[in-house]
Amino acid sequence: MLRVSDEIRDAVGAGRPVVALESTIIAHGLPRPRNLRVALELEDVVRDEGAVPATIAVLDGHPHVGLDKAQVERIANEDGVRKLSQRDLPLAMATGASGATTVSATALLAARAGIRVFATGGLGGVHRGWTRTQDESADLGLLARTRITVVCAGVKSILDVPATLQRLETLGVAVAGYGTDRFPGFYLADSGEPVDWTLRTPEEVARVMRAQDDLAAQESALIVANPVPEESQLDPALHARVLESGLRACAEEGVSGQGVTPFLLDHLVRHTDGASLEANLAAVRGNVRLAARIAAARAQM
Ligand code: PSU
Ligand code: MN
Repeated sequence: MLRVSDEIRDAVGAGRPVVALESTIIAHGLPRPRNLRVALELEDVVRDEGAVPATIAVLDGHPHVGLDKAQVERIANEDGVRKLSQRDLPLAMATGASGATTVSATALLAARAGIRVFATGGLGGVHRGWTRTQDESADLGLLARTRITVVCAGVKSILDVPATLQRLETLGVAVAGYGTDRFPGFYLADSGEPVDWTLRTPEEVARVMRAQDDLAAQESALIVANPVPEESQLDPALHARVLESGLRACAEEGVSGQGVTPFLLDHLVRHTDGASLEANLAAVRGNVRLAARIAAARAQM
């Protein structure tokens, strides 16, 4: 049922490094026309590091692992591309829909295709106001059940970060800072929260992955939280101000459900003159590069 590209199938079979990339960030997380350029650039970053990129999406009801250029273009530019989390996959498949996959759907399909390393910007998590809305990203539950390593810049700063970290602990998902003892804050290098574990090299991350396999315990993920370089982060005062106005606008306009995350990301881009976009991209690029190095270190082991 999975359409895995020949290149990826061969690489997985031979134990060569492969990095999964999600497509929601392309379709719903970044503005056009930049989104297409970024999608292709991220694939190049993976290749520059000697790994194979596996961008994942659903096209006309078929889950694809590895897209060609025309398929990436469809995800970036076609109107009506849906946002698919893990629970939406069978619905999209049975109805012939096309959609971009979130972290949860991408991780599920990547794991099915035998891919162990995945890069994104920021994970979904527990939203502010959770006690009222019960809005918690499906990313967390899926990562609790899936053996995959996700390289991210923490969770999106629009979320309730301490609550998200607490949920990850409860769910049994391993979290480590990469080269830092602070949990990164997506647009910011530091969310203000600490992490219990620090990993410093791709080889060290690969050893944790091997230990997860050796233990063969719960099939849960490893989150490698890699901060955006401080010189590329969004100004923290600007971030705080614009986030507050975004959360207010979200409440005033009654945005809910799947719309919340794209709405807030777009609000931040528009009200920071694009600075949040640059910080977001710097974070994603760094994550993709690190993910490729981790995949390479694992392949060497
Ligand atoms: N990271 C980004 N931009 C994004 C997302 C993550 O830098 O657009 C997407 C991911 O696909 C993530 C989703 O899974 O946002 C979370 O959405 P929600 O909060 O609706 O679960
Ligand atoms: Mn949600």
